[in-house]
Amino acid sequence: MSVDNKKKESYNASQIQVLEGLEPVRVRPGMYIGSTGPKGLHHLVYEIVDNSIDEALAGYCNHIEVTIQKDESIRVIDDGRGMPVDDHPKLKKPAVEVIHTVLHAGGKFGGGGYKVSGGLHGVGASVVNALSRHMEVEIKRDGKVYKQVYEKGKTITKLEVIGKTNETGSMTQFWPDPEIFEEVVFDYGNLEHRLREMAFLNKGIKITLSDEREGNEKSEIFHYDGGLKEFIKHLNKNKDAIHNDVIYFEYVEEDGEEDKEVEVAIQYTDRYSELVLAYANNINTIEGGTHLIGFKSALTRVFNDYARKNKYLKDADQALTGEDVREGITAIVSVKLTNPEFEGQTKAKLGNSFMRGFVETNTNNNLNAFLEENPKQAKAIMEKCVRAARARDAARKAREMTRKSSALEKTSLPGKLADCSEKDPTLSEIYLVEGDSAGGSAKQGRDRNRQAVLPLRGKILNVEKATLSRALSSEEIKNMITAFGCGIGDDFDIEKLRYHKIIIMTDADVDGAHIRTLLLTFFYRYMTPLLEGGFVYAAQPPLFRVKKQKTIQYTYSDKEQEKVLESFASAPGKLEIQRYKGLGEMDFNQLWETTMNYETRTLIQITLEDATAADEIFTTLMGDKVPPRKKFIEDNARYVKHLDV
Ligand code: 0RA
Repeated sequence: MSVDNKKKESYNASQIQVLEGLEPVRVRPGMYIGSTGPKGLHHLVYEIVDNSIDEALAGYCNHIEVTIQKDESIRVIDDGRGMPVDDHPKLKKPAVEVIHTVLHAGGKFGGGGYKVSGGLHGVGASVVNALSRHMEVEIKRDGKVYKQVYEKGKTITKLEVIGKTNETGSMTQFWPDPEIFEEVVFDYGNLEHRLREMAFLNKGIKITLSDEREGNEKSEIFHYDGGLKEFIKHLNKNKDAIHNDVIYFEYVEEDGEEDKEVEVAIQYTDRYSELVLAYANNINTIEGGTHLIGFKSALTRVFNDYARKNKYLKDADQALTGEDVREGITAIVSVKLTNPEFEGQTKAKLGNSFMRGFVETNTNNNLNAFLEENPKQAKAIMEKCVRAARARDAARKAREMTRKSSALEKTSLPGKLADCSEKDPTLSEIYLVEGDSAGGSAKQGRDRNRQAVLPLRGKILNVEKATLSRALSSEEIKNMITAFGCGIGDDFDIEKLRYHKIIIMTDADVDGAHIRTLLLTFFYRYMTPLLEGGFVYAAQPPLFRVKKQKTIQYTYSDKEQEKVLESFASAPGKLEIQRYKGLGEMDFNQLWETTMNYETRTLIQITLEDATAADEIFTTLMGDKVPPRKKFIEDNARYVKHLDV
């Protein structure tokens, strides 16, 4: 059949399929799990674990075991009541089969449901079934062991009794379908991170994670009776706290129809940055919402009242801003509610308006009580807030200076910047280049139309250890702020960004990696939307140049180099190998050809998967505690995804 015929046929009405059952999930997996990349793959595990967490929240389950099997399947076992096996009255099929084969039947399990339920997409076990090449479920209840098998959303065996038992619980094992996923390889670190977080958020629940893959064998238990209090200690483990006790409280209001719960933990460190995490029904609400607003306004209010009453603020008109009272804070606000409303672009913003008052009142009362009962710790926090207020004043003055100069636009752009002629930010990019000599080559080699170049001299300031006003006095940082055009900190306006690709180009060595981390730390602390929006990239310069007769090839990793050498081995002629130690060793033509040419370059997009991990990484990499740094460099790789441009 010719291509043309094929095309025509697809317009024929008889070809239009009526989608049934779980077919839509297989046709558009992204709609249900976000992506078919690693994120979507791991999401399958969380859908299954969420069901067991619900059982635990309902009070029937203590232990959840998650195992990565040798064959990259996942097994989740819980000691709950066991999934229901009785026939669904309308569908005349066991409830467990309905849960696994009917879309949207998951989550609530009809009837005996729970008052509080998690799950990001709430699509549950049926979606996991649809996207698995094989799935087995075993249920222990009523003295029996039941088993059912599914594949790609379809029932394979009837629910059957395979044994006797006096235990109860559920076991789910699934093999993700390689036809759906780009790659079926589970990342232990990813599962570890989320399952630990789940254990912190649901105190008392014991979650075991085991890896049984050859060469990777390991097992960990996450079990925290202290809940968020222990979460804070974990987040602050590489920071220095300025007071001993984690401020902690929880409150549950049972109201028949609408139960609601708030749990808060706070501890201040000697840092300048803030880390406030907000969760609703175990979901990290990265876009915030009513619970976070309630928390923040209570914090500002209580601290101002206390500061005034205890003479930490002298003038009547002096006040601490929200930023002042959050400098150095690590805080977690976790709420649980019966009917959460999720809003925002990524459905990660809590909308229920009653939550604002609920969290605010509870935070007011408990925070006040803490300050009154712990005057010494209150003093340490107050002094930190007042220092922050003073620094903010100084910073505002410095900021106004940069704002004034950036308002002049073109004429005030940094002298070192070679700008591009394109004015449309979506078509423009800026290369931040390590060193003046590589900067010079980049300026010569670039596409002047769309590529701007800003050379950076040496190591830029480590903002992790500096105040905003100190950061603003750094020449390199000022240059970046004016070149990007969107201001800094609270004034940052992503709409004004002058380049939609900010490309960090450093040497492929340790110093280069350090400079890249310093830049990312600066972006993360002061220009977070740059990372959230995926505007930041790392260029990948080659490691080697291999030449044989007229053939020249550049290679970008040791592995690729090995391969190229192999392929060149049998050919006649002399082999020339050049190892690049830095960008400076390439002339402008080579730099263009290997690293800047749109057609051939590889850019690595730097993304922020989640704030906890990022905060942990930057604290460890750039803070002053040395030992944990090494371990971190491995984990860091997870927050970088490859992208061919
Ligand atoms: C609703 C009712 C019942 C059990 C469950 C849900 C349940 C579901 C899952 C999913 C994973 N593990 C689970 N454990 C329990 C049974 C209620 C009854 O015993 O009457």
